[in-house]
Amino acid sequence: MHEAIFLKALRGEACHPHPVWFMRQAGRYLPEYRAVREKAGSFLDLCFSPEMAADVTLQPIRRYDLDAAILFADILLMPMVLGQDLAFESGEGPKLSPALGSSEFDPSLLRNMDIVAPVYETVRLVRAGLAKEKALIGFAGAPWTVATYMIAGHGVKDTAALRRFAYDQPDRFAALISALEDVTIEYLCGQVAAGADALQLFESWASGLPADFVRQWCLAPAARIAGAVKKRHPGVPVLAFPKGAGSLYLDFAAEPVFDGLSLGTEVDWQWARDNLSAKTLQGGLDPLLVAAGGDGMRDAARRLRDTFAGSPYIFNLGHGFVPDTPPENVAELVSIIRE
Ligand code: 1CP
Repeated sequence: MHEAIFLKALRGEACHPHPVWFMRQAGRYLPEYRAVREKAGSFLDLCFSPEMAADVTLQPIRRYDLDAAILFADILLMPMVLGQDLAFESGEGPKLSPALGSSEFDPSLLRNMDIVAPVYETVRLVRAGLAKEKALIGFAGAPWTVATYMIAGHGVKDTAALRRFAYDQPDRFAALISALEDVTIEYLCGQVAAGADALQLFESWASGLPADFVRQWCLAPAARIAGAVKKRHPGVPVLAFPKGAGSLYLDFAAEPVFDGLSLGTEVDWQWARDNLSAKTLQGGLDPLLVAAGGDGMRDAARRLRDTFAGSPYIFNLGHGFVPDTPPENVAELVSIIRE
């Protein structure tokens, strides 16, 4: 049997060339994505239409022959399971209501997992349409990052008001994180049961927080989720992405339940190789270099590739592609990784 090189790398094998996939590899920079998105209606309609969602999941694999597909869905589906309304207004980002910070809304009362049933169907369709040597990555947001949207009711530029909520209303905050843990475990187990080969937990808001806050509200919940999923699905690899965690990446590297760590744009690659080698590492390239292209992108891509030569590493970005990324730059980047 031909095991996907993405999964080999996650098991700790150094691969040559490195396996490669990209955060936001399916999205607005691709004309074929924009065409399906237009047909679907809203972004959420697309997330809940298994055939179209499976199609856009596979688009970047067809175009670039990447080593892994990532399920097309969003981290903000969990707030819907907990009873919040979600809408994406064009150009304005997500709106969630009622916002927890300005209402008495209790998110621990409702657990409507039926909402995400279409996502499991997407996973089945993608796995059926994907070659054996390609992996399918399922994902969810880590509780703190999802909570930031639930408390504010929208995306934020910093977390000051959200930490204040956590300090002012500790019981309500703890109940929220705990409810998110429960539904996220269910959701990820559902993805694995439907055919996901590996999982990634996105903690996009690990930056700018007190160290103890990161340990208590980012690392511990993510580790409990990964542990609970592995108890039901032994052997499923889990990647954590504590974006902006700085030196606290060391704490994530010391947590046995994670198989891999994804590096944000700001992490020093050589430092990561020297200090985080307990894990398979992934990512690190500034997505804006790919939008800009040219020698800047080529030089950085070669340096990143070579920094991790001979170690278990998965080539990726330090955050998602931006919408004005020229698709031909992505093609050139993939050829550099494989040269
Ligand atoms: O069609 C469109 O214009 C919608 C844009 C879009 C897309 C393509 C959104 C809205 N979400 C997604 C898909 C998505 N989101 C994926 C799957 C596909 C892939 O990666 O190719 C994944 C893994 C996510 C994860 C996600 N959603 C994160 C974590 C990663 C990160 O970017 O930090 C976050 C924070 C979100 C929230 C979100 N989804 C979409 C928006 C506009 C936002 C808000 C971002 C913000 O606060 O600025």
